[in-house]
Amino acid sequence: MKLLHTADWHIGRTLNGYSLLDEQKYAFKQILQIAKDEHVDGIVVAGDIYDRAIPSTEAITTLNEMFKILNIDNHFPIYAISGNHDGAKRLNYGRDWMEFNNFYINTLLEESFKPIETNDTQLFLLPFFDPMDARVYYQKKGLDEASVKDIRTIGDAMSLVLDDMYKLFDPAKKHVLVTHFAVSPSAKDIDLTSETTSKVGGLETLNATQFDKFDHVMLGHIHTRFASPSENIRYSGSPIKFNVKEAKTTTNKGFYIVDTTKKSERTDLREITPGTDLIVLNETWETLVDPKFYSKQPVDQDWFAITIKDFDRTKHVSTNIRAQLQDIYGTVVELDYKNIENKNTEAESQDINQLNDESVVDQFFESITGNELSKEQKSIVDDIFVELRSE
Ligand SMILES: [Mn+2]
Repeated sequence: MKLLHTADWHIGRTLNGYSLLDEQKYAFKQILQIAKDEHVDGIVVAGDIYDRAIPSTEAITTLNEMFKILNIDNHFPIYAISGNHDGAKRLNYGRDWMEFNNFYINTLLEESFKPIETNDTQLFLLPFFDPMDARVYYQKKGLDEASVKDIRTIGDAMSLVLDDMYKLFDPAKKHVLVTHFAVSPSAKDIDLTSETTSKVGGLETLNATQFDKFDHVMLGHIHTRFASPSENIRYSGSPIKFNVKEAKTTTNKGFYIVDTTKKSERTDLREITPGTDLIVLNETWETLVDPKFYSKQPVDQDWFAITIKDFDRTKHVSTNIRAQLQDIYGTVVELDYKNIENKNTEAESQDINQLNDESVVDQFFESITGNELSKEQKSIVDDIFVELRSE
């Protein structure tokens, strides 16, 4: 079967208070179009469908419309799971009757041991869960107490879960797992030259070797496809850029079109073009306000994250920096300064542990609003910390 693999929609997410809904809708239109063009047999959404456990009504309306267009208007089956951002018990509302329209959504571990059977493929939908969920599940199932206590890490839990899944395998079919975890590459696949893989690790991380028996593992959780542990165990990444760090890379976001009867390939990727892009500028004040410079920028069209480099604040005490930049560029979602006196220091940012609590709030406020806290605001912050410390 041919599946469209996407994940981490995070519907309702904001960027420094700016709603990303329009951008999410724009990406959705491209997902829909390609699903139609490619005549896929289903849409996989591998968790973090919403951005939060209790989404806004706007987010709910938007997602409802998207799923309606896919599943009712265009008859695409949907195969979805909850991620760590979703409220598992809320998201599974309507699950039992949605299934009648080929809309499958698993949000609880106990729902994951009934694969969806198609002509050539068994699809296992395993939502995000934690070791405690696994303990509860296996205790109920009658596993002995000592073995239940042995479930300490997510790796322990996953071994049990996967063993139970492997028992359900129909050898005549391909096996696809949809899940939502941090998975690191197995030793043989580690590319020592890649920065991404070396950063993935730790207690919460699973190892790719655990999933060896699956033909394809469609992952959510990490927002970039470049963190994929191997060719057949892949993150699709999120459909849009969620923060400035991501915007610094020029590569587009995307999703995969996978024929489950074949091996995964690089050519499975379909790119998503941003509607309103996020442009990162790192320039001096003089350059930023120079018409020769900004006339070449997509002002009033895209969003901007601006760092003013070599900035001498003493020369601009009476200027409302943010207002002036917004006049020129339109939407400035993030504003930062690099002071001229720090020019030669290596560290780009200060070590937060070196700052006291008040300064952290102070600098955060400044980086977001472009203004310093007023005397009155400062005294409110001070009071709060005094109160907190006395508790
Ligand atoms: Mn996510």
